[in-house]
Amino acid sequence: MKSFYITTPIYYVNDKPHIGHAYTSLACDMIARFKHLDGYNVKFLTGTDEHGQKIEKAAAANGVSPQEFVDEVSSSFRELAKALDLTNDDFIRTTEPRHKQAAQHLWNQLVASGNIYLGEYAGWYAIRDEAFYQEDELVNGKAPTGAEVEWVKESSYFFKLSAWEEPLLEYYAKHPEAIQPESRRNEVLRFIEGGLKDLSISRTTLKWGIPVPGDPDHVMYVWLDALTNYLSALGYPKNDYQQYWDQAVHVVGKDIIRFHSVYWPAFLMAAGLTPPKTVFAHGWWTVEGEKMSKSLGNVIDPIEMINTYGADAFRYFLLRDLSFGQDGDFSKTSFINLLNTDLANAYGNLCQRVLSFIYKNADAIIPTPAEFTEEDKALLAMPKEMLPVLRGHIDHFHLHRYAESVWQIIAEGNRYVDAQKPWSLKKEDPTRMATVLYTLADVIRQIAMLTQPILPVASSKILTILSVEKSDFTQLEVALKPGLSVSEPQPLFAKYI
Ligand code: ME8
Repeated sequence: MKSFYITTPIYYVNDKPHIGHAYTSLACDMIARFKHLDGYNVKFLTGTDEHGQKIEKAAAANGVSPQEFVDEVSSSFRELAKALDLTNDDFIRTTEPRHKQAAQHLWNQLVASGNIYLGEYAGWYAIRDEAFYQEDELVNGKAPTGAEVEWVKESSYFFKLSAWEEPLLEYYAKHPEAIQPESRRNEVLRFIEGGLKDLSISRTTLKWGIPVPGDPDHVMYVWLDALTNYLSALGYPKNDYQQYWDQAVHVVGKDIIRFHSVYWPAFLMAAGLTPPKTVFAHGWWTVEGEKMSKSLGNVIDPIEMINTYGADAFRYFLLRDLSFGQDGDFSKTSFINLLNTDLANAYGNLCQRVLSFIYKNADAIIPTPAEFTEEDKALLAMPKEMLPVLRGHIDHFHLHRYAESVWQIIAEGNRYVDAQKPWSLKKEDPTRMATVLYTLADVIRQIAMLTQPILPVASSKILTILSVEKSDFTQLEVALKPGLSVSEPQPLFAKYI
């Protein structure tokens, strides 16, 4: 079985999760679910980034210890994963011993390979970004991201990032798939070509971090600590992490591409490890045309959305509306429109009209088909023929096109119902009616399998109504069994006004 490893960023626990976090996690979940459907041995990791000055500060502002604070906020990210119906098989926290061990081991490898030296850092630091900035990078006295900066002067260990400029460029020349999409790749290449300076990788002015091995006055720079999570969850350095590591895909927002495509691969190469296979950076959500912010009070709470509309509807909108990789806007009107047209009208309608017809007019049993006509065969073949197209969408990170393609089958199914008119066949030709209903039920079964990566709840309901065994939920080839019962269908998707 082929292995596949996909990761979300580990989220900062300075505040509760919002739609942006939900988005990255959902994109990863969609890919993980499809890969599982497609026969891969999948590992899907998410988790929380719990050290650093930002968290230490947030804990102090809340009047609790950092540990109490991170325990509390981390659990809200775990709850979000559940509410979103994520299939992550691990949830890593950087405060766990398994992670500390891995991060310290990586540090030791960097020391052993001569990539770390002790020096003094004097420069700007932005707590919000947990990032160092050069004087010439500042814009009107702030970080280029708009974050406030403070002057830092302290003893610090440095990583010889400058030595990895050429190896990184060589690596990226040989592995064009390593940074996607193309625009991000160009951005990273320009940054590396502009020259890399050695990176400060330890702090002495805060305590909330992983101690530097052999020098407890220092804690590791939070990004070196955080990035290692992708290896610690695989059991690095002990377990057989290589099988997954070779297939690693990191999905991140465009805000953190530099950490993932410059620092992380340099740390890895310096420690004798291979860079991740692919880092994909997606775009940014705004809300009703505005940047999301607490002060504007327009932050979308994913839990509230799920409680109101259900996980499927929320998943569908995020994964279908926005071209994956581009920036997008969350607007209530387009959200509702999409739910009505694609879910209630197209998909819901196809299932409802066919399944209730079988339930009411065919003794609630999957009919036994007679001979299939060319039209029947064409419709039945559509999902299988679509599979390579869907695989291509996933492998190229065209996640938004996935639903577009599956909905072509749904549209064809609805056209077929209109053309075949099973309601007229009931009296005129019951044998033909049985074949038409079987064809429809089997195509709905296949569609439901293909919609699992986006709409896990509804897909599972449909498959259960059709008496498909759970173990066959991934088996496109295992045709529907005539004679099994069809349970009473309930409307799958609400319609909103
Ligand atoms: O950066 N639109 O954590 P973080 C789309 N701990 N995606 C968004 C978004 C928006 N408006 N807002 C946030 C960190 N995101 C580090 C990561 S990884 C080793 C360490 C998503 O809590 C997007 O994926 O600030 C972005 O990269 C991530 O949340 C930042 O999460």
